[in-house]
Amino acid sequence: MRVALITGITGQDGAYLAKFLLAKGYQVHGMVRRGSTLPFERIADLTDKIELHQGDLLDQMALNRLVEKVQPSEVYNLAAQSFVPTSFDQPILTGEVTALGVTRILEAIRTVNTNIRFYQASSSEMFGKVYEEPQRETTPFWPRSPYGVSKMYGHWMTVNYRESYNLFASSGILFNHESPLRGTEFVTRKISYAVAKIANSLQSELRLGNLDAERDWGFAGDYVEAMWLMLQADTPDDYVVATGQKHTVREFCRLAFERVNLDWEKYVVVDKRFYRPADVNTLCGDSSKARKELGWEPKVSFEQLVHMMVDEDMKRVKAEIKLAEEQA
Ligand code: NAP
Ligand code: G4F
Repeated sequence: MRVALITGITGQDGAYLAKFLLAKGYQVHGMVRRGSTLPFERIADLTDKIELHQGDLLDQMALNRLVEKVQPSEVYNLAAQSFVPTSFDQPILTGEVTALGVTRILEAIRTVNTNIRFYQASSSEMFGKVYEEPQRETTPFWPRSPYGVSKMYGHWMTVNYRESYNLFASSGILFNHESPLRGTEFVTRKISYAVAKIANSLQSELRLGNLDAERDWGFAGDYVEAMWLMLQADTPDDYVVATGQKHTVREFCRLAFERVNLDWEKYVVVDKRFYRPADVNTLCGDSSKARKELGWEPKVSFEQLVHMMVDEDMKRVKAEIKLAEEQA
């Protein structure tokens, strides 16, 4: 049986990847951080099918012991401090986790078993102030946040361990991917959740930052397949994973509010507090290498994604209202 170890299994992508690998017949192990509350909401329906182990990307010895104990055939490193604004407030923590954490897990693999296949969750944030459009594997990086800089370090360490120690280490340069499981601090879910609350008279306005920012948004469920395909290839490599279509935050708002028959302009307020010291104004990826070499392609369109997120949040908010009424 193939054995997978996922760091960041409690996050958006971790939940989708765990489900995907279980369906492929994998034995799935996940590394989780100890906290005073349980962060298992996204994987609540999987806990009897997967094995969870305590660990942290900050702790080298714990990582070594975990890889030794699980003996995975594939490691997916999804754990990170992944929210860009937090990386401006906590640049050192972000560097420790999102940058050096990659070296720690690579070191654990190099120490325990160099036959383990490794996936690194790299990011389109590395392209930052883009040199060309669309961005591809050969586009130079110009990161615009401590998060982007940290991801760039992790990316090059993955390449370096592949070249230095012949590890099967691949890096997926994934463009923004969203879902109903996305954290509510990221702009798409912030919008879809607010739309559902406004439609149910629980909120009166939505405060956002840069409405002109453009992103190449795809569906997380499609993107975890690309991660897996990279580790099934004959050789390790780096791949851009993207839809090739970009849209503004403003367009996302318009479509999301239209889904519940509301006019976004009546509710969205621009608030400078949500502007970043330096922003990535536009991202649009060319994933032809992944399409050609891995046979990957996105299935969910931008409009379907927006509708899926709003519809799920409408259900969630209605359930929250019902629960509150029952408890009153
Ligand atoms: P996410 O929802 O923010 O999940 C991050 C995960 O990392 C959580 O499970 C979190 O655990 C864990 N984590 C944070 N710090 C840790 C530490 N010190 N040790 C161990 N685990 C730690 O992120 P996501 O959207 O699923 O993204 C997955 C990965 O892809 C991340 O590396 C992200 O940077 C990268 N990425 C994401 C996108 C995107 O659009 N979603 C695009 C490109 C790249 P807790 O639950 O305990 O907080
Ligand atoms: O949703 P966001 O916070 O995502 P961002 O910064 O693009 O980062 C996400 O995608 C990366 C891939 O490129 C990942 F690596 C990273 O881990 C994360 O998943 O912001 C998107 C855009 C930004 O330009 C931001 O300025 O939306 C703009 N925006 C406008 N108003 C806002 C808001 N972003 C947030 N979070 N909140 C706002 O109110």
